[in-house]
Amino acid sequence: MRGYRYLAVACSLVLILIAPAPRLLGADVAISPARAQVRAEQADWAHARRLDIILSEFQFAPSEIAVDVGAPYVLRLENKGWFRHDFTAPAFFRTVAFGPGQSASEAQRSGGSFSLAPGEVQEIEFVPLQAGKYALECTKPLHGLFGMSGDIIVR
Ligand SMILES: [Cu+2]
Repeated sequence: MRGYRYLAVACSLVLILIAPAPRLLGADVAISPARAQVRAEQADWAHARRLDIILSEFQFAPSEIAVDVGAPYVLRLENKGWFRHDFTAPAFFRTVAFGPGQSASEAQRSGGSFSLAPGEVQEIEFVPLQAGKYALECTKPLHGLFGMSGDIIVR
């Protein structure tokens, strides 16, 4: 009898530990490539919304970026600083469908990071697929600490 009681307690503990996991991981769940591909092909890129972000020492301007699930965006990054900076948001880029450009392969190669030399401009076409709040930062040494970080909010 005692064994059953231990078993019941053990099962309860397992359920308590497992149950909240999907919700906690919600912002970081990867979208299936097939689903992302379909969303990218259906998107109306000619009417994509434009987001302009300036990178410099040591900030993103603006540092809070809000986007809507399902809408196509062109994210235009421009490095107006003296140093190389990057736009790094791996959890966010795992949940988007990329447009027809080179951004998808670049994001995959770099783990969700776009690196810009001084004066460089890059455009990234994407459709957000999953609501959540995602961290953005520049991963160059100390840049995040100096304030080069932000949030991407997907509504
Ligand atoms: Cu930087």
